[in-house]
Amino acid sequence: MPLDDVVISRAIIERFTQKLLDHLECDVAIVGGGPAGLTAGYYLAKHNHKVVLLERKLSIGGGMWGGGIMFNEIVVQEEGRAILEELGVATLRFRDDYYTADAIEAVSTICSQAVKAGTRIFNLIDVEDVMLTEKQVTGLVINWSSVTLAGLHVDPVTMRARFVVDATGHVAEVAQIIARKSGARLDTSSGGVVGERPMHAEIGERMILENTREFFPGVYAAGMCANAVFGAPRMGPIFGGMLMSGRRVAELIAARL
Ligand code: 48H
Repeated sequence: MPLDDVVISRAIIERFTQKLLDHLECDVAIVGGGPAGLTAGYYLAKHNHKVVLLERKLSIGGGMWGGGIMFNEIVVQEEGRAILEELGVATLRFRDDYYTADAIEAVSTICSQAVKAGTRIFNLIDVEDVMLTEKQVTGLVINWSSVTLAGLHVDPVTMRARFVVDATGHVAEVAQIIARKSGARLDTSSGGVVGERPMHAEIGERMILENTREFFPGVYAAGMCANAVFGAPRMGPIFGGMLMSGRRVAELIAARL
């Protein structure tokens, strides 16, 4: 049968529309498709929760593709290695408790596992606001990132979620939005986003698990965002903490679902 160009278009439009409609209400909406968000998605979806992940860029993977200074190798410690192995990413012992993995294999495999477990990923979507009642965040306000980039005046749409994960990395965007727009106090020492501290891998990696928690009713911080929200050191190109934080936030939310 000859290929019909319009049938191809129809297939894409119908399927995508259905996928989006099916996910306008979900258990957990994760903002940010870096290692923390993807790992959180994997563990939540694996436990049969309805999970949506929103990423503003075309590609998924956040800051993991470039390893350190664009040398596309990542470093993990033993706990991080265990997660990579579970996901099917090969690791190589460097020395002592230091392991490496190919950054491209890590991103593509974690993404694939998250999707296969059931996380529905929408790329090119910008989370520009939250839905807020007097008690808690109840969902997200989304738009095409191309609209934001072009500075077009196009209104967004909304997505309802029982819980939101801010996995937006250094910028802690969801937390910044809540603090800026609602005037409400976050559950941090300053009541706002404290900001990340200078590099200290040992403390940064340790504190990230402590900081992976709810900072506003219905909203959890994970990954680099957790240290940015609560004011803990950055840790450079060691990624174990991102993976562990993703798993931790999944456990915390799953316990409440
Ligand atoms: C939609 C958004 C929005 C938005 C941002 O930066 P990431 O890789 O975040 P993590 O926490 O998974 O990993 C952090 C790691 O990559 C890193 O930077 C480390 C370890 N740094 C240490 C150091 O010392 O420098 O991914 C966040 C993702 C990105 O892809 C953004 O595009 C996306 O979130 N994002 N997506 N709507 N409003 N804001």
